[in-house]
Amino acid sequence: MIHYVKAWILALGLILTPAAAMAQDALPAAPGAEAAPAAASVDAEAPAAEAAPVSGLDPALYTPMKPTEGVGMPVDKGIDFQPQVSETGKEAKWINNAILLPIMTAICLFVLVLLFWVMIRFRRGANPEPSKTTHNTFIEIVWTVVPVLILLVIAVPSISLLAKQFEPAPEDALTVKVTGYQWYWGYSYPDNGDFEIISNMLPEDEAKARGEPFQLAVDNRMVIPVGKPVKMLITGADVIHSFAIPAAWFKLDAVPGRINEKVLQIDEVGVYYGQCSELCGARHGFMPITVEVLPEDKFNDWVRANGGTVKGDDAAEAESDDEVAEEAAAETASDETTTEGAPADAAAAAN
Ligand SMILES: [Cu+2]
Repeated sequence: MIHYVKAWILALGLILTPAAAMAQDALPAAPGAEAAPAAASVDAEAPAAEAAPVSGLDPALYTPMKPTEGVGMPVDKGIDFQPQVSETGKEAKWINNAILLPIMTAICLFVLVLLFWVMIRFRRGANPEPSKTTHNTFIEIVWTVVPVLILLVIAVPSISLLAKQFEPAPEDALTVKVTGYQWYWGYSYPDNGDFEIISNMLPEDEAKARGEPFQLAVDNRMVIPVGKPVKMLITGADVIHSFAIPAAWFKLDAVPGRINEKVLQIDEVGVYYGQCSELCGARHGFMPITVEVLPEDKFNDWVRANGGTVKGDDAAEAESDDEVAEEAAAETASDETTTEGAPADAAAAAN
């Protein structure tokens, strides 16, 4: 009897050891609670009590766009890829639907027909004296060459697509640095004053209130301009995450201690959802991704709403700086005229 009890205790111990070893910290009380201070730092001026504005940003500059039903999100009973909004995505979906699926279907049907033919035509009843043939050079050449040709037909478009997906970003690409945290995302914009957006999943009631899908909607979205290449620098802060947007055919691992780079270009304005795609701990399923793609001027307004800088604004600032400098120069000149005739060492001291 004791022997059995001992065996059970040992077995239970063995089962539970990995769970204990891999256990994560206790879950945060509410999604978003953990990152709230960081999010608050983004718009520190906004009074904390003012919970009403949808984004917490100046509504004159930015209001979150409503997603289009069925675009950029999964649909019930869907079996196809999401509608693609990037060039590589469209090409990849075409390769799947126009090349891979027909080839797979044809091969499966061909093998099925061969099997049935063998089972019926060469069954013992119909074929009591089996043939003793062991080799047929012609058939052997055919079943070697035909698969090679099929693989070549698949390889040409798929390898060129692979290369296209990892082409380096052009010089003028906007840079966005994506950091995966346990369990939320951070997006920083080094070209726009290096502000960081902290993005947490919305609770169910808030997602519904905003007309967004629960478990895909976030409080602060990643926003990018439409039709422009974005150089995505992706890293992880703690464990490996994976940044994925199915509608843009985009997925790249976020690995601590290294930066993965890939170009993201979305050619249609809209809201596109994704999820962390690498098991990263207890709340892995609750760190969704929302990308909002806006025309460039609206994107710039969003940057301004977040306290970031826009390239055009820099030029305007520089111009006003020039004016200030000119005024200052004029003042100095008038000062010089008034100090004319003063001793040279006094002028030098003034300088
Ligand atoms: Cu993750």
